[in-house]
Amino acid sequence: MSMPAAADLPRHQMLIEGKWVDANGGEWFPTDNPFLGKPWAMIARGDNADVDRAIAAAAAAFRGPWRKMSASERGAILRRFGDLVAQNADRLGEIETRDNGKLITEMRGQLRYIPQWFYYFGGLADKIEGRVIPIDKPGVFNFTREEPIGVVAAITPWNSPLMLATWKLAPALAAGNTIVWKPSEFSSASALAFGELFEQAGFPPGVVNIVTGFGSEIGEALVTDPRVAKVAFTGGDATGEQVYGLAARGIKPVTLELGGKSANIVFDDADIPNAIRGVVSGIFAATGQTCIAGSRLLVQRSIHDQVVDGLLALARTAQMGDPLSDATQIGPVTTPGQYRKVLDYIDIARGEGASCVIGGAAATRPECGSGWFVEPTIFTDVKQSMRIAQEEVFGPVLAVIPFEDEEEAIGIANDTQFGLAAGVWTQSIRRALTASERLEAGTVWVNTYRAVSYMSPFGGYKRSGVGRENGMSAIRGYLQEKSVWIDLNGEAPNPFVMR
Ligand code: TXE
Repeated sequence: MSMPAAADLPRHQMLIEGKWVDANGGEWFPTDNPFLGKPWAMIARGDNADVDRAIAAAAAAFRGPWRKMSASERGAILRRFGDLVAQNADRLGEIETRDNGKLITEMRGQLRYIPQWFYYFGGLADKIEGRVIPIDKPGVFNFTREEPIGVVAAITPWNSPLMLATWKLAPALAAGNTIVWKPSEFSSASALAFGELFEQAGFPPGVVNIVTGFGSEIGEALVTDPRVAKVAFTGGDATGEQVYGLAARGIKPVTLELGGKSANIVFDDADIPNAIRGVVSGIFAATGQTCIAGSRLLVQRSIHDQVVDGLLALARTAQMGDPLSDATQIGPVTTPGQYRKVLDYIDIARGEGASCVIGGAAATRPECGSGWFVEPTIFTDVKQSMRIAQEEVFGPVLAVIPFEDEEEAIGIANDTQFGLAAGVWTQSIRRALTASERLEAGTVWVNTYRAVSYMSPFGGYKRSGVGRENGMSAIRGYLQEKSVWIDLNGEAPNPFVMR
């Protein structure tokens, strides 16, 4: 297959101050179609000068038109944006599939759901209220104001590009902040297509700016610029740690969502066919490339073989192939680097003594074409000490660990540095409630897995992150509270003593 010349590929510019612009240095980089294993578009390669321009535009918009608008007007623009996303959902979903190789059924579904975030947070924009505090000092009136923070840097990954950006943009904009958004270098095309809708919705220029390029080249300039007041990041924990450190230099608040090693726990009283479907949805859906992947199956020893056999049967029938086909169930891995990482972890697990009962290699079936496919893989005989039980693989690789009783299950589930999510499969209400209390995870699903909503908080315990996205409280992450004191006494007390 001949490679298209870079010059023939469509080119996508950046969005700064409402204008579509080339990168300052005039450079471009290719973005790949993971199913075809070759570039399909060129993206502007931003440098620090582009970051500077975008921050300047966001800072001016924050002081200017956006700040001056009423909260109701801001909310109306967000809701209009939601309508535009709904009208363009299928087109945007297709761009995502072409760019990151995830199933069209999944990306289209996400895009059709995304408008709800803009409706919900658009509705919340004019319901942000301060408080009057019955202060303990006579003749003094004290109240609070909830104010936006300023310019928010949103740094997003490639696995659910627009969904994870929306989780930041919708509350941040509703709260009255402005944005510089750096999408992943592996999935910028859909961000730029989203960008076209901002102007149509009526956002003033500069309220949302999109700078494309490599995190390693422009990330530091973006996070450390003193005009950026808050950083919202989703990505790997190593990069998250780096971003947290950079933000700390400027004492900036952060929201970090950093992946996990989530446990799906199947007790012997579970509805086993349902549990098996839930475990498969946790690890093979989205090719395991999701922060909430249920990458550890903890299964009660008495039903271990029954559950593993059921998983094998389902994994064997999973249809791999073109992610643009509605019939495909497992698509490619998104990047060559991720593909190598997944295959490396398979080698590591074998080297540590885990037993591979299915998969365990690159997929070379004809329907996989020249894409970066990995066979759905299951390891049994996994020990807690193994890297496959502790580290995030971010691929279709399941580690199965048996347990004897509830106590041991909770102990194993909590014995990782992460704490993003957990699944519990049981018919016992007592078990459901005690497990959901004792599991150290930001989300616990009982008899379901991989459910999210704009209404319910999402985020990590431990190394899985800082702060919460979604739900009403998410907007607090983009506000700061001010206390205002008004003296009504009319006489100045002793200036040398605290009032
Ligand atoms: O993510 P990165 P990568 C995990 C998953 C995966 C691993 C690496 O385990 O294998 O992370 O993936 C930007 N300053 N997750 O390398 O590096 C980068 O450009 C500022 C979990 O793709 O975390 C991109 O926009 N920004 C996850 C964003 O950070 C920087 C989703 C995320 O990229 C930067 C994806 C820097 N120094 C991967 N370096 C999840 N939580 O869902 C990079 N970036």
